[in-house]
Amino acid sequence: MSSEDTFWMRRALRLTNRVKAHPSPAVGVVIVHGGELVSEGWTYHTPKVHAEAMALGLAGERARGATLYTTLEPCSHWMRPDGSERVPCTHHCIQAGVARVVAATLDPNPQVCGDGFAQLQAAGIALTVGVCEEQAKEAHRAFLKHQMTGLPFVTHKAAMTLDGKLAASHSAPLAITSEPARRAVHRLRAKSDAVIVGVGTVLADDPELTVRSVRGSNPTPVIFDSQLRTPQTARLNRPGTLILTCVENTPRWDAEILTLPADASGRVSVPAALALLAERGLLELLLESGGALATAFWAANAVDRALFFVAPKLIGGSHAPTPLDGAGLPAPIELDRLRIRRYGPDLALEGRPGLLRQERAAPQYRARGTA
Ligand code: AOF
Ligand code: ZN
Repeated sequence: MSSEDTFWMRRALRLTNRVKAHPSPAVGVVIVHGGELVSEGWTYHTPKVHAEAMALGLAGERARGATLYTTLEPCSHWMRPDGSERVPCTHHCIQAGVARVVAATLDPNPQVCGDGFAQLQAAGIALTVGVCEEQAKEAHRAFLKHQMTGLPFVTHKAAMTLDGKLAASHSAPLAITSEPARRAVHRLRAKSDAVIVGVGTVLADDPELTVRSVRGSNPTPVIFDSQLRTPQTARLNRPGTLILTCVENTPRWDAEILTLPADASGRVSVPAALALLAERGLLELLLESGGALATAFWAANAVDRALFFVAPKLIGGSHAPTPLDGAGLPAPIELDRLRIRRYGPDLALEGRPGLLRQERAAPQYRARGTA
């Protein structure tokens, strides 16, 4: 693996931030010839264009003999699951006369999964796999988790005081974290397909859950509301919001109301909700709820990442809400892959539970005779 390969792959990885493409992965591609950048491409949402196709289209004849860097194995299938026809990126690479493909990681989609690499090699294209692989797995984490498990990737975000409180039990809502930390949360929202809260948060704060003070599109707001207590006047009762409830025969609202099965405690089943959100192509989820719903998510083994902002403030009070209050977890969950960042006076602590199922189950590609 050369430092030149790493340099260009990092550039391709930066293009994965351009759009929200789920349920497709937001792939980044750069085409390089003689050490010079020829063109760039990224997965385009509407109309759907794959990153390789965009970059090759822009390169034209200059792609002949060039190296194509891609953050994900090029697709190789001629038919979609619904039977409609498509032209795979492997075909575009071969037709364009690309000399070498450098891919960061395998596409576990069973329709691709090593076949893309095999097609390129069969056509005499030199292949290198695994450049910046960890970064690519992070960039495509939600797509990869969905391919492996059928489920979305969930980040539980909380903002708390040094003594672990989300708010005071006795006073009006209080801003816990500083402006830099709040901007970080807005950047996170801009990257997420959906933001999840419980009806308790809607009743207490009447939030908007929009992206402010940074560029980016709003995520889909999702309210867990077993008994449909969200007021019609709530700011979130707007087209585009999803309210998940256990109540049947619901009235017409501006928000979309979806009835789901209840769990043993009579609340919206977390696994059923996640399956529904994944079906809608909402794969990168930000859980911004209070402690009771967050506990239900952790207890259902549904959280992939904890991201807790800690402000140097103290509130105290045994009734002040905490990130995981309610009944508590059946057993302690240990987090690893820890990261610590500073946002103004605040700290952000990130950790992930155990080894992700997606990583344990990940198919491995062993390239034959890679260049
Ligand atoms: C690539 N480049 O930019 C993307 C890829 O529904 P379709 O036809 O767009 O196919 C989606 C599948 O293609 C998706 O599940 C994933 O395996 C792959 N995505 N592949 O070569 C891209 N977005
Ligand atoms: Zn493709």
